[in-house]
Amino acid sequence: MTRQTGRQWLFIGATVVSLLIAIIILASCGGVAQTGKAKTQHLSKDERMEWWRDARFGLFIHWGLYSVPAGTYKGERVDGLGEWIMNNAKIPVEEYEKFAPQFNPIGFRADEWVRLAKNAGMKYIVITSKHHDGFCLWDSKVTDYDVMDATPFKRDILLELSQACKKQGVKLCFYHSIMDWHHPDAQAPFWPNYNDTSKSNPNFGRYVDTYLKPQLTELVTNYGPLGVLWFDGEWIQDWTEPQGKDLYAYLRGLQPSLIINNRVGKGRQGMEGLSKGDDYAGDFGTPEQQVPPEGLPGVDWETCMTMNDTWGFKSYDENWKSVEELIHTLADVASKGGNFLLNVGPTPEGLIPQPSVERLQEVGKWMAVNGESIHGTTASVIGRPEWGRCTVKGDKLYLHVFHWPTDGVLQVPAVPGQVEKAYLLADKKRTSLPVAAGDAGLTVSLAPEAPDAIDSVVVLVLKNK
Ligand code: FHN
Repeated sequence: MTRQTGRQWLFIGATVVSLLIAIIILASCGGVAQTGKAKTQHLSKDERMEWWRDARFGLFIHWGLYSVPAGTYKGERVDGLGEWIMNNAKIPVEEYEKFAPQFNPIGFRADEWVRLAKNAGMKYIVITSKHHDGFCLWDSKVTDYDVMDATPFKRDILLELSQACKKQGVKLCFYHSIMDWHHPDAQAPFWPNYNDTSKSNPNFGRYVDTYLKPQLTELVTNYGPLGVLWFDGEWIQDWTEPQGKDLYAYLRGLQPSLIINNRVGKGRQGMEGLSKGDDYAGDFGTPEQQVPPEGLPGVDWETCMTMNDTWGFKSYDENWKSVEELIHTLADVASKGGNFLLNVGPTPEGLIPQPSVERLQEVGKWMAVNGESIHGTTASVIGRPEWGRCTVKGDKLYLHVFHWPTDGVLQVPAVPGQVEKAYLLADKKRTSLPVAAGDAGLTVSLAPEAPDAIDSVVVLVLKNK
């Protein structure tokens, strides 16, 4: 065995130390990757829901072949929701399919739609991938009844929207109808009442296995990462809670961070939308066209609402909600700890109706000043004062004053802590407003004029909240 010189021992020592450093670095990198992978695989519900709870405000888009007839069929106006015209006008499948060659929305600009939503203060977009009529807004390999194969448009609408959302930092989400009026193994044979919940299709299991699940796999795999899968049409006889639970588990296995609403199963209580209990599938309740009367501590829920009276475009529905009603509803929903999903129904030309655009722009002006009082907030700690609503974030209470006090004195119920400072959110200088003890809480002295005619926000900063 040969004796090593001093220089040789030095070289050996340096080599050993370098190897040890390399091993430590590789292990830590592997650990981070593993940790990163492990973290994604085992997100808690709170971790999954964090961005959604912070968002508070999203855009719903109902778009498809029903925008072509736009509420009129064979020269007659058809009552009911625009997207229900196939059922309400008792249109046979082969007749309804004739709208596909007419669907050529050359005015569609995904970037513009996403920018309009973002500028309105919306953090996510839920678009109908497939509504009850069965028509698909993406290039599905499972059917030719889609925008790529059945229309002259031949563009993958969901792909373009996913690219625009990614570019602008808006979460992309898909609405998907379990009920399908076009598929022969689903509800197509029930014509003329595709929505006949007394009927069952003996081949529905084949629809689920060879069509519904493969299409959902396409949507979760090829356009993501998705924010939410927003199910609907679950009320049919052939769909069960066990199937809902199975589908929930299957989709979360494909994308562990996915959020799924409570219409994946049979848990929702009608249009009130909240779940019948904790043991039903789904991550949040879905009140429709209504806001729960009270806040629901510990419950995740989202009110979806139209701007007029229809989800899908109807050319003659001009019953638009005012900007005031929309902002008050947004504040009301947030003050009860919920999310607000506000709908637009684009035209067959691919345009969002101008009255919808104008309302979103006006809501956006209000959100540009007051968005802090909506995003990331939680429910009121002072109930629902007569003058408006309250939202909470950290050490701040945001008092949404819809009705400005004529005497300039805002009566505020008792708050959970001592007020360190009060100011108008619209006041960039945050000039302190005088606060004094009141009859049953405190008073804030205000200027005679409200800074915002619809909703002026007064901020109370609490000490040590
Ligand atoms: O039947 C649908 C309707 O067309 C619309 O999509 C709404 C929006 O959530 N959901 C169902 C009615 O509850």
